[in-house]
Amino acid sequence: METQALQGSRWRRAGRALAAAALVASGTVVWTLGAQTPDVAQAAEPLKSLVPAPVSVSATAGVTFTLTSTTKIYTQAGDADARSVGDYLAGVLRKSTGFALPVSDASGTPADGISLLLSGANPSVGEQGYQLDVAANTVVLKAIRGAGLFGGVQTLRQLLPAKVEASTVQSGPWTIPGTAILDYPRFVHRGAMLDVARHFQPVAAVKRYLDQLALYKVNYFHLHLTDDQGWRIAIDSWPRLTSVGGTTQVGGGAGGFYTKAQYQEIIAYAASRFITVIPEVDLPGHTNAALTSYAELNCNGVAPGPRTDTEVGYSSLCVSKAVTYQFLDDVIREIAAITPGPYFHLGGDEAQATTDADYKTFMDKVLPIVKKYGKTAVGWHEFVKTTTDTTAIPQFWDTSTSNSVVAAAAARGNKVIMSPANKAYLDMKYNASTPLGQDWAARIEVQDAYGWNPGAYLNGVGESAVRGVEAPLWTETLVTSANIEYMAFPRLAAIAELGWSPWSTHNWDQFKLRLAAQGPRWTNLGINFYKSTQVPWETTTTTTTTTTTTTTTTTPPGTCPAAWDRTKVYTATNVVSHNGRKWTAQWWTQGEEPGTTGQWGVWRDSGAC
Ligand code: NGO
Repeated sequence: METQALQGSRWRRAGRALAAAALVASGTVVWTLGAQTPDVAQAAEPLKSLVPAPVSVSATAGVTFTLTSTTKIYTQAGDADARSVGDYLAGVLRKSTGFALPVSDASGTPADGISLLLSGANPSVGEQGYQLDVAANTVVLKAIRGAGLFGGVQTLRQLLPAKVEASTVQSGPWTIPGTAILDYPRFVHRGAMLDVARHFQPVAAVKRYLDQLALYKVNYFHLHLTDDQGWRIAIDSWPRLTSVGGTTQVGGGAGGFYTKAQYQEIIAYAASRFITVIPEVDLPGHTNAALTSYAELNCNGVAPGPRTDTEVGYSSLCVSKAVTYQFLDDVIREIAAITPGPYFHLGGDEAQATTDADYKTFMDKVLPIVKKYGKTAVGWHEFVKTTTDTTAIPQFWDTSTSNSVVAAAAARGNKVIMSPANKAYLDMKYNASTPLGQDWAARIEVQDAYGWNPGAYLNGVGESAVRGVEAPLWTETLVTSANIEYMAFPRLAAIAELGWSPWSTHNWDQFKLRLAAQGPRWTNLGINFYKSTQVPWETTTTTTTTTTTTTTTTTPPGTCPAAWDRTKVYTATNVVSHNGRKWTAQWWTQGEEPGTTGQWGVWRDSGAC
């Protein structure tokens, strides 16, 4: 079943390898998430269907707010962030309700409609939290910053019926249950990574993913911009990085890259969703695309050929050459200049082609460049062995629960981002029959992705040493948005909840019900999610149907295309013949026999020939 290339990589990596207590008091029901007996009927109640689980939720018995054609949205007068969140909310709600929902400045606390205010919030909500009070005539969302309002708006969406996410007008009623919610995150950093190097993702696909991340209060987007198979960001002073290094990808497709304007467009889109972009240039390994673009970056002065396979650990920039550091100064300077966020991710993983001494020499020269251009270094955890700078942020990605390098950094005071590959990697298969993804770290079902505690996972890295979590999505086997979504959902929601919700709410039996309630929302949003049998999915009630159009290369009926070749790489739209039938590749594949992988296989049966 598995491709030879992926088996090779795995071989090389084998060595690392709402409410129990319903307290009823004067018309208010307070749910303490955490010890509830699972019950599907209960999950349908919006207050018990929220992901991530809020810090505290109180239901106001018998009270309901109803959104109507005359509802208005008010935002904190004079505040651009509040207004932009108000416009965003109106944009979400208008599509499905068909209501006008005008947005205007609030004066004081309005007596009707939905208000987004930056005054009067409980101070405990901090920079990212919010307070949401739903009464019969008003919905009042209060926060200290725009980010808090934005998070509260995501909660508000989930309190409305799932059809609110439809892209066409639906019939109401548009009710929101009476409630008082107080909510703020457990960790400051809730990230997601997209590898646009292995398979390039156009700007529209990145924006689509950003919209999906926003639903679950993810606030950092790590863009893996460079790797052996492709360089995806324009660097003016080294143009061949994209004119040569940007033209390849895994499986031999055309690749692609972002112009600086496109990269800035992604950053602005993320910022409008209160998401900070962290660019990654993976160094000193994973650099074949750069090495193939410029011969002088190689120690022997000879450019290697491009690589479109999924091998790892063979490339390295030349540590001893001065030009390497001129190159990196230029690259980091140019990227830092168009990246408003404070972080720069310098990779550092799997530098098997660099000696330990060279790795240290390299990092000793590169870390000051990152600092010189005003950025804080983030890197895959290996890099932190080279520095005692406690502002450096290691991203733990191993499969073990002990790591002396990371524990030593935590003891010094570094904050760690947790992405254990056997829990948080969204590119891992769910089970043996998952058609996409890899399984070198683990097969990760939804319950596995949810079943770990970031603040007590890694020996010597306790809650206070954890900056947060990130769910990386590597794209060796992922080509389209549908592929990305199939691997990310539902697990992304699980990792996002681990980053946001208090550990006291952690309970799989409850979580799976809250997750189940997300299903109809994802369906309405057109998200191609994995319907894990671990989750009792609720079904959608909207009249919307989403159709996906796939363009395929066809051959006339009765004519057989070239026979399937086990050694060849096929990508989406390639058609072959095998056993008297035509087969259309659905995504990147090599070595997987047509007709052997069932309904979700990598080949679609296109009829007899
Ligand atoms: C590893 C490797 C990546 C792969 C990924 C696939 C890290 C940090 N380096 O994770 O190059 O794409 O696994 O799961």
